[in-house]
Amino acid sequence: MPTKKETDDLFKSLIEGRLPRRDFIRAALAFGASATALGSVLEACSGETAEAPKPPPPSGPPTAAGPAPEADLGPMETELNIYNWSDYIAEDTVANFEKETGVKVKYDTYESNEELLAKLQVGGSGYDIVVPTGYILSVLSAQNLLEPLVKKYLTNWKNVAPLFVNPTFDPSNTFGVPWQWGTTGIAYRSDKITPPPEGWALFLDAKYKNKMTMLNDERDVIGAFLKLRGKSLSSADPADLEAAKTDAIAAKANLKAFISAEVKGQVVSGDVWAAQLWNGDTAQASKEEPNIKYCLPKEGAAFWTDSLVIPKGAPHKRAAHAFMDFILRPDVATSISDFTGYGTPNAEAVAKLAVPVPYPTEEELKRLEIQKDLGKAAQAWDQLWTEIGAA
Ligand code: N2P
Repeated sequence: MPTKKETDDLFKSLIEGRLPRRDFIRAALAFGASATALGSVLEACSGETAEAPKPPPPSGPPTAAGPAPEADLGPMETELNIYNWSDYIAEDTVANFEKETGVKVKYDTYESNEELLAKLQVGGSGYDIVVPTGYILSVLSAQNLLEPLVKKYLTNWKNVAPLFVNPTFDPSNTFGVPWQWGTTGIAYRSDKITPPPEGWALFLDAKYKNKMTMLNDERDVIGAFLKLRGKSLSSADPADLEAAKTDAIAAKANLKAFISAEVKGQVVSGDVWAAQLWNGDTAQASKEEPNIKYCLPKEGAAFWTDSLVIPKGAPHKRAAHAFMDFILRPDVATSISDFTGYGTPNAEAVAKLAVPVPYPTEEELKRLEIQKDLGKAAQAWDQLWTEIGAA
């Protein structure tokens, strides 16, 4: 096994862009690093060429780079408005927080990053906490749509695993408290789909016409067909995108719908036999129907981290920090991941999970890619998604 210093040095090389990801994996495996260690390293990394982050102090939150990091947020407000993905928190988390603090929480849910982005871009959403994926956090911070965290209120920050500190999509954790990590693959009924699916070509197979769905999410759908052809999940190349569109339109003829987390009930009932879905939501469904399995496509898939952030102008910033500090507690973080089926970035919670969320195996790890902010290509992707929808 490598020493901690050797692993840390390799990790640094990766995030500083001195070592391409493929070489990093090769080197780390040659070192004898376990898949677990590698998984932890890679999930914390949202890019390959980012600037080197400053290591955090051994205890306490890292120094914020944002404006007025030690601002006083005044007394605790009596309300808190949270907007999160559906099925992405334990059933008692909010009630326990309300009981302990006396803060009344309004909790709404959404199904995609695009839905969240649209709401925040219009402004005046009234939300105090939202939960973007890494690449969307970058978009929101670039558009000045987020409030910097005031770290002095995050007394439990020390529980964040070091590998989730200073991700490239949020240097210095200026805006985000890491929430959950996971992958995007295929939930399928092992009693209906034989042989088991191996990859994204499943959705092009007319044998399962009208028994399949894909996520209602342009990054995930177009990304899947980019991977099918060996391209990056964040490609901006017009030829790559055109080919992905052709595949997506061909797949659409076999699909019952583009639908996200709500598909779980249909996979459980057997109305749907295969659904593009995230690992944790698949784990939730398989608790109800053990024939539901998860396939991490052989051509590659997305690996992501979602974070709690505070939208610009949020009315209850002090209560938002209190909630963030609450979920940073090991017991609370454990109960959240036990419910969602996703991985926890909380170092103290990992060992406490009732059903551990395994890090990807060494072989799987080579196929995972972290989605990047599309920058100027975002418009071309939006256009493509509209065309797929209209086809
Ligand atoms: C919602 C989980 C969604 C995570 N149930 C996608 N990043």
